[in-house]
Amino acid sequence: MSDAPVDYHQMWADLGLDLPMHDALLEAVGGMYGGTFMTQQNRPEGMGYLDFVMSEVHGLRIKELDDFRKSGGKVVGTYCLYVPEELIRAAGAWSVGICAGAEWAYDQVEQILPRNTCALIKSMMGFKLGKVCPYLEESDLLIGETTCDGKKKAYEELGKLQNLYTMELPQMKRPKDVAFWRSELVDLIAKLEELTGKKVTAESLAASIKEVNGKRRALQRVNAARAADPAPISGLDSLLAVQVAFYDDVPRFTQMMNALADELEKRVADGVGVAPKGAPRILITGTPMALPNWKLHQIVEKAGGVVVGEEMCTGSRYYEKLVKEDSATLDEMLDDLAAKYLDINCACFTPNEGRIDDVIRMAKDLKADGVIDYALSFCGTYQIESASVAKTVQGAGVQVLRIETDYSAEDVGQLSTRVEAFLEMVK
Ligand code: BJ8
Repeated sequence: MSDAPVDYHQMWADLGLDLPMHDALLEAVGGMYGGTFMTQQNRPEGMGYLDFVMSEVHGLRIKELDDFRKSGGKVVGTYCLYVPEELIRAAGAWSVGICAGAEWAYDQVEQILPRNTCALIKSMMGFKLGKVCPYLEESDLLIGETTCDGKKKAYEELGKLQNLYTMELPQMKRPKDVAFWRSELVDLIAKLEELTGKKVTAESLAASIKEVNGKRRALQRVNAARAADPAPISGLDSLLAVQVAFYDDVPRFTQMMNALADELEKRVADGVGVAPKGAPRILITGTPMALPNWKLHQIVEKAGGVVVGEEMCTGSRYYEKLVKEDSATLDEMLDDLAAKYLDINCACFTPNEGRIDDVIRMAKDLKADGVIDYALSFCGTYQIESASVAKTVQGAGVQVLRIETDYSAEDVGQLSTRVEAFLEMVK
């Protein structure tokens, strides 16, 4: 990787991006990144890798995808944790999680979707309509899923603009639902094989399961270090690691996260932290925080707290559970994948008590002083679940602050006041 500045405008133009708007987006995100991440004190040196990746988020990584496609490879874009990256890789394609974490082109979005749609779905449509996301334009296929109603219906609209395949996700976890989900994985394999012209074999799937497990294990190590007081890494930096995990090259990312984990384990042994020992420790649970949504973490850490864990899709739900590695046949591996993926605790499921159990377990393991339950406005599933999350977690002796917000900066002042009061209360 070279540090020499490269002009990628021709590549972006070839992808059909709206260049002036794309330049404006990059400038805004770059400014936000500098103000949010580079102003932190005493960051681990290993974060230099993620700083570099972010500086090249629409540059070098897109060039890698571009070169891969020019050599005959296929790129598959996804929006949800239930879409198994292992199958995409086993079919010879690369998987990229598409960002949906910033307000963009809402004027165009609201001509299609109701105003009272969650920010994540609006952002997903806005990046497409505004022609500013090179990951979308590099995707030969997008995979949607029937999770919440908003996403499910928005995929119908997105599918009018781009090649999109939707998986049907059951909403319960009975044995017959697992069997149905397994049949959806079989259908997905057929779709992927048609796209890439390559067969998913027991060998290719076993290799991709190991590879993706390796990435998840590296993230587990990074996050386990956060149980220490003082925390050796900020919540912002840990969140960024998971956000980048969705689109970076898998072997390289795994190697760099293991190096970061080595450093964090040394910091823990030496008592080195990013916040003073005894700083209020916060676990966040709720809706995912897609790139570049860093709003709540920034508020908490600016107020003197430290985020020590995320029970969310851009957090523990992504890396905690692994796929079994000892199966020999394709059939057995599909059983393993179906079981692992249906074990993710999203509020689209009923019941979804496993999520609350996870919050309580993580709060104890990470020695959290308080939990913030975070829901995007108009996200009915997480908002409805919020009351019982709060009641049960408080019943277990941990204070909870419930927050509903979106991607705008308008409520930052008000949220900061509430978070500051909460941090004072829990300490
Ligand atoms: S597995 S959380 S990534 S669906 S915030 S779009 S639920 S209205 S994002 Fe999700 Fe998969 Fe579940 Fe995770 Fe709908 Fe709510 Fe919006 Fe949401």
